[in-house]
Amino acid sequence: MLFGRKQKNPIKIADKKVDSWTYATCGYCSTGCAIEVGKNEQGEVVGTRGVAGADVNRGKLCVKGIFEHELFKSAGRGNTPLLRASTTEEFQETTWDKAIDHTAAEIKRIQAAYGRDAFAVVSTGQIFTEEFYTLGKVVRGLIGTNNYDGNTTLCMASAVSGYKRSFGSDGPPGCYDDFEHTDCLMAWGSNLPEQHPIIYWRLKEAKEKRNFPLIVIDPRVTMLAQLADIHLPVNPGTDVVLQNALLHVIFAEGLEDEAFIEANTNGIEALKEEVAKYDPTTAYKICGIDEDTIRNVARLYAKAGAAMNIWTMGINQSTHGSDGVVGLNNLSLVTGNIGKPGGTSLSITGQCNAMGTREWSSCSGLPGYRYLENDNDRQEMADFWGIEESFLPKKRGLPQTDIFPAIGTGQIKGLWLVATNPMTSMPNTPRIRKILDKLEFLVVQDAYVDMECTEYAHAFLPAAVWAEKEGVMTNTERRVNMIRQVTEPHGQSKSDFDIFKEIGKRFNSDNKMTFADTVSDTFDEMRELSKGRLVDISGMSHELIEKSRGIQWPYTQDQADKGETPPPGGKRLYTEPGTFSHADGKATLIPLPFIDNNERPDAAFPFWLNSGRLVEHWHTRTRTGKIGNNNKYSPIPFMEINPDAARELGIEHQSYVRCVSRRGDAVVMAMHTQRVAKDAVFIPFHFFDCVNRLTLGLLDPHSRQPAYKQGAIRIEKIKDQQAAAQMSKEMRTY
Ligand SMILES: Nc1nc2c(c(=O)[nH]1)N[C@H]1C(S)=C(S)[C@@H](COP(=O)(O)OP(=O)(O)OC[C@H]3O[C@@H](n4cnc5c(=O)[nH]c(N)nc54)[C@H](O)[C@@H]3O)O[C@H]1N2
Ligand SMILES: Nc1nc2c(c(=O)[nH]1)N[C@H]1C(S)=C(S)[C@@H](COP(=O)(O)OP(=O)(O)OC[C@H]3O[C@@H](n4cnc5c(=O)[nH]c(N)nc54)[C@H](O)[C@@H]3O)O[C@H]1N2
Ligand code: SF4
Ligand SMILES: [Mo]
Repeated sequence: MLFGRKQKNPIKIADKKVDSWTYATCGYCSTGCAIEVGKNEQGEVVGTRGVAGADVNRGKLCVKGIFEHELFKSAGRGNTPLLRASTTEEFQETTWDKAIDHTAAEIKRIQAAYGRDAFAVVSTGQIFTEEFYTLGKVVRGLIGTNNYDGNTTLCMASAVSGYKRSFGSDGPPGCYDDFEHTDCLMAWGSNLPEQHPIIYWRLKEAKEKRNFPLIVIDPRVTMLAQLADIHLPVNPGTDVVLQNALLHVIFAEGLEDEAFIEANTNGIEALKEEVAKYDPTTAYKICGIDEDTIRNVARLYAKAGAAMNIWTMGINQSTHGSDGVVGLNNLSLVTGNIGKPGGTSLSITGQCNAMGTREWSSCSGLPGYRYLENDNDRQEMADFWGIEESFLPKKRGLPQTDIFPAIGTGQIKGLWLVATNPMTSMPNTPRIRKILDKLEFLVVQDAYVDMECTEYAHAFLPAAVWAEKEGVMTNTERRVNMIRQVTEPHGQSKSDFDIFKEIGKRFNSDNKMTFADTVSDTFDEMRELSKGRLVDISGMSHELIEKSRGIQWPYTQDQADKGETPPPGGKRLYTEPGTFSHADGKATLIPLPFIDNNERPDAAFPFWLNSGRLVEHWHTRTRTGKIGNNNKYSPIPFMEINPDAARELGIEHQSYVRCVSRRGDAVVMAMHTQRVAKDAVFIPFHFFDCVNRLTLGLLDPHSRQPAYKQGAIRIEKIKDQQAAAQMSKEMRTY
């Protein structure tokens, strides 16, 4: 095939000679693109393509999905299980049996010496749903520790908490199809073109057809902000004030939907009383958005036929994360925008299976959105699993962000990390380093042996990655989609499903619990458990999911019996009045007083520190750092700084600087850009020993999610640029 300058230096795309395609779903972000992986006649994996008939992506993929097949052969994969007695010794290769026996023995030793909860488990949003469910069975039903959580506390906890407070249950009520119906869209702290490129493409297509106003709320001029009709550069951490001010105008001008409020909500009077204090003039002084703009946006939003709010980490990762979510739910409820096409409050989730862990992992509760705190739920699960009800705790244990401090204080002595890399992703990593060092036993179960936590581990269990195994995942719009196995696990690595079951066996001596042999049979067990729940998947099967290119829950057995194609999965939740998950079927309007509790810039640390992501990289780069076409766009740590601020400090474009916070320091390359305000910088969090050496990560009181995006730093020039460049190079562990 010839492209571009046909006569001169034509670019040739080699025919990859694909012989067969296998169906999968992208394993990076929560958009949930359907992918096919191609193999040649020799059975070698040679390419990836988007699936044209899949509703989510309609043939498209972003720069991560396109090169995803290169993962299987990427550098740094774990080959064999490893063990060592202490972290001062070298790892020794060992057999699976020995590694699992030793891991189980250490868990038992720690539990016997210090109590059941002295061993903690921290998992992820990036393994398959059947794997989550199996891990939950092992941890809740057999090992029996209550200090079990996932990295979703760094990510989605505020959304979960906000949904529960407002609607009585977790579960995003909207879908991508809402873009086709909305008359006004507000996007809060969400940079779709980089973080969810294909959701963005769906939004852009819809906007081009019907040109509804797009309002972006973000302190940074993100790519999405550049494409917005109105950009509100809110002061960091003050979204709740802006939300209250919008509600103030809506009530003052009688723009609320009285009939909807009456039929569907409790708490209107208390909400009105609180937002009365947030007139736009007062609010402006806190949130930085001028009063006329507040009024105009409130009118635009409330007068639209259907209006929607979407948000991501700019809201969740804040000391007001849960309140920020409730604030968006308040806005949606007061204007009658829940459960109707184009009218919704949609959390854009993050990891490929952030939803699967919420639904099925038993991290913060029990499977199928059941609660540890609910006697019936505990009894039902104990009976189903064949264990004593009294073995289950009556309330949730520590979330991830409290598990680490509890290791620091000596309350927790052992830790099992599954597919998460806190040495790079947790706030204040100098503290995490000391904490990991204190563990009597750390087992790391990861696809990559070179991830940073391995340095502190006593055991390493190599896991198969993505389509080296099979299972389902749930995306942002509650769509369950299938990953078929494309190739054998790398080296001796095993699927997380198999590893969990092996560990389970060591705790299941009297065979009180049974585990299905296959992933597909495990899915059937979950279907059974989902019957009659909000998250009903009883009508689904692996085959039907693959055939339909994903099905949105709820999808019941009754619906399946009718045999409609494509299966009419649950597009939206709460479409009927009075069907919210609180006992009386109503949603709760909750007043949100604003307490200013962030670390703020001052004379010693004059810049706001903001952090987030880049389109080409995935989190801590264990994957994208090794894929040339992803890594070469952003190979080194850098910082966005406003040119005026840089000039005042005498910092040249592309020179190295030292950033210092009250926690630690980091060396980055300074990039001049108007994308950030004069008193703020932005540093991507993908690099080891970089921005999270600086972050404070104050916790939200409801969700315990860290405020990664608000903190204070100062910037120092570096005299010896060559030494800094060398240091920066060395920091590229991959
Ligand atoms: N390429 C790529 N895509 C990804 C990921 C990845 O690592 N790489 N990770 C996935 C995951 S797990 C997640 S959670 C999502 C995250 O997706 P996003 O949340 O869209 O990404 P971030 O860059 O973390 O943050 C979004 C924006 O929040 C803004 N922000 C900071 N402070 C505030 C504030 O006080 N108020 C408001 N309104 N906004 C603020 C930042 O300026 C930033 O532009 O991305 C997913 N997609
Ligand atoms: N400063 C700052 N910090 C942040 C954020 C921010 O915006 N700013 N965002 C936070 C958010 S939203 C998130 S979600 C977290 C993410 O933080 P982490 O979860 O710590 O980051 P990942 O790099 O995704 O780690 C996933 C690990 O799983 C491994 N892995 C991949 N696939 C598999 C598999 O199939 N099985 C097993 N066993 N292992 C596998 C990878 O090699 C990798 O080591 O970071 C948080 N940290
Ligand atoms: S948008 Fe997300 S799901 Fe789709 S290809 Fe890119 S990373 Fe994968
Ligand atoms: Mo996330």
